[in-house]
Amino acid sequence: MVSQRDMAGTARAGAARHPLDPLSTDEIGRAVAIFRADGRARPVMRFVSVGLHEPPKDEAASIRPGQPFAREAFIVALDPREHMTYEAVVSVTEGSVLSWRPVPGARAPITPGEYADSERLVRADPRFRDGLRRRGIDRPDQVLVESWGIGTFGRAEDEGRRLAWTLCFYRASPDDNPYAKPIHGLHAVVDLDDMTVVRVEDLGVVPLPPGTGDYTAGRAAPRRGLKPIEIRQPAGVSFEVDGWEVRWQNWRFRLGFNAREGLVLHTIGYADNGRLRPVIHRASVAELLIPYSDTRPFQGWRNAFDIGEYGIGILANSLELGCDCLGEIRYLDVELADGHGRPYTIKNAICLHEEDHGIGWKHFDAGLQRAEVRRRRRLVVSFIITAGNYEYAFYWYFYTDGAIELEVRLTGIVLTAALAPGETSEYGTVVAPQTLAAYHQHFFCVRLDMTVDGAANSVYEVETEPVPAGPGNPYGNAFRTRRTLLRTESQAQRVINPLAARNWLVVNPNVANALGQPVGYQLVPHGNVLPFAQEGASVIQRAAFITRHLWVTPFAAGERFPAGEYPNQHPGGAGLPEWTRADRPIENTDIVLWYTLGSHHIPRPEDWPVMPVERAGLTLRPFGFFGANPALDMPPPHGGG
Ligand SMILES: [Cu+2]
Repeated sequence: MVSQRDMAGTARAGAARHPLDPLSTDEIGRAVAIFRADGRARPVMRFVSVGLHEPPKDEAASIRPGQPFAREAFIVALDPREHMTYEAVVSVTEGSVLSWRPVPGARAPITPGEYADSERLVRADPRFRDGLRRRGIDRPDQVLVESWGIGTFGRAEDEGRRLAWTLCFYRASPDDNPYAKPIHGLHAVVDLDDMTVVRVEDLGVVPLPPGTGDYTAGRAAPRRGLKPIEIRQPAGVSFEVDGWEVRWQNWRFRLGFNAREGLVLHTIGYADNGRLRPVIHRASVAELLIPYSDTRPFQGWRNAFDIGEYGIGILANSLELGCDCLGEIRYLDVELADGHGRPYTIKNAICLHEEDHGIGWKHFDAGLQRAEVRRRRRLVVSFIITAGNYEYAFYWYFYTDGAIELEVRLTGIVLTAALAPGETSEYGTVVAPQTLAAYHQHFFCVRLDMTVDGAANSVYEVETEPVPAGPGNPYGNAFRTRRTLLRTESQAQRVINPLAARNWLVVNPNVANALGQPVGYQLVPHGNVLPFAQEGASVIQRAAFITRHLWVTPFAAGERFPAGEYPNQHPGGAGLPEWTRADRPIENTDIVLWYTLGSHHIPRPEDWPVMPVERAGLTLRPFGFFGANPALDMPPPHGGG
């Protein structure tokens, strides 16, 4: 129930029109002010994130237009003097702090402010400058210092501290690509709380590679012969954006955005003959991990948890029309908070547009000499991040035939290390003289809170198997599918098997289609890999989720991130391995699918100096959700629509 106080507060809240709307600039500002006014807050505190405290599922679903609702912020802050992370829930509508919790042992993610501060600090450190001088570098201001999560490789004396370690690169002239000149063997360890350089380690000099890695315009005359392609939608776009709600064809969903996951899709549903049928309650990429293969000191530490150690929302680009997105585009700005709790805007962070996707279906009737063809179209919701050297572009596609896809495009610059002249490595590709691009992998954990025609869902593993030849299979040609119900969490820790055409079918066993079959959506893996790191390796301990492609858990509000809430410097075991130890039932209940998408990267010389886009993804498509092809009613290409 909503109290009178809430109603008054809602009037003040103004901007938010739905409980799932991200916090506005105004709401972030007020949440921080309420937090600061609390007696437990101290001026020295730094803000890690200020975002929407998402309302309980049923509340978000039951809200009616015009009805007042509460607005809450979830704040993660840290007190660097007492080395403590705090979580608070603040009611923006009531003007009060609802909960306040220290999280002992948690190491908050590295904030952008700390990232910048540690670069300044390391550049100014005399020990670091001595190291640069030993390498003939006398311009510390042209040294790029990147702070990486230190993992669990630190020394005993590092215990209890919130640390980062650094990799550094050199811009020989201010416009140069720094990744062309990795500075070998010079690493600083920074205490992020105290903002001190704990130590500088010099593991020996390797000369800077000679190349420049220039990829900018003007490097060479652009190729010729490309005539313009224009995407025109003379009658406008076919989608509507109302606040954070999107309506396109039969699809209805809401957009969200936060510092950690970036884009979030809420309440994805399909309007089917006037009935809105839910499919996914919430979808996001909940962790992104990049383990590298390099055995050398420090280089072997390179395991970036881009979501848990930094957050990909804060890394979002401001997109540009005609460059990042082509055609009739609608952009949305997003609001985040900096380390001082001050709101700021990333303009054009989310991009929406439609794309023609080739033919959707076709048949030529030879007898009638007539073809029926329909086009396929998709709505694209995307955002792009820059994480140091790399770019990740995330695309969610909604199709006219009921399918949903996630595609990640990986580009940017491969992470480099310097080699001595003539040196090679078993663990990477030489992409330029004296320049090694280490082998590595990218694992994206996609969290899908499924709600296929309602909350109660079950998951089947579906495989195809040959039938032994015999009286029942006299011609030896038979093959059949086998559906295995995954009843508990331990049964639902699975890897792909393309040779058995393995996929996973999420059904609602309580709802049947016109043919009497349970309605369902099928998760179809695309190419995928497993990690190659050893089971005892730190990265596997900390990111056990990457050892399985699929995990299924019963929904629990606090279970949001597959490597736990605070993966930074965490020794491991948190998240999926911890929760699933209870082996909870997952049949005919509210379930969450965790699908991990691996992109295996053995760099090519062609990945230098900037990498052509590589793709990874997954498909969710209706399997019995409809009684027939849902795109039958697409208008003929020449018939108007
Ligand atoms: Cu890569």
